[in-house]
Amino acid sequence: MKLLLVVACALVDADRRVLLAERPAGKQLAGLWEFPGGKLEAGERPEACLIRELHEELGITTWESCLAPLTFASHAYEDFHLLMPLYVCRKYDGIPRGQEGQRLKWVRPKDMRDYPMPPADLPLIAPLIDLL
Ligand code: 9L3
Ligand code: MG
Repeated sequence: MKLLLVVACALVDADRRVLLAERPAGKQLAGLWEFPGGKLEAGERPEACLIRELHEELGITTWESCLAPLTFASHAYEDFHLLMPLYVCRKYDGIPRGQEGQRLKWVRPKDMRDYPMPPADLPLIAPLIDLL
């Protein structure tokens, strides 16, 4: 089975809320709320991938020293297996804005069950509740 490597981020604010981004229309899993992130490019380190994705998707800048790995998601879809580390980030420059027009929401981890999320993201909620 094909392996897909994706890196995701829990951006945390001063009120211990975490940013969820709505997947844009036209993309796979459109309309679901996810931890922002995206696919690793060939040979890319996960931290570099996340810094790039957060800039592309949200217009913010962060640094490797501000990214702390928390856990991994591992989920078998129909045609590929997704392996996705989740990093926690509490420090960045700029105000997150959906660069592709996607809606954003700051959500307490215990309230995330109210948002439809991709199946791979669901097991990441419990470690965030424990952390925050
Ligand atoms: N994915 C799932 N949860 C996430 C992210 C960032 C991505 N939190 C899945 C959706 C797609 C694949 O990973 O199937 C690639 O993501 P993208 O490049 O379409 O964002
Ligand atoms: Mg993405």
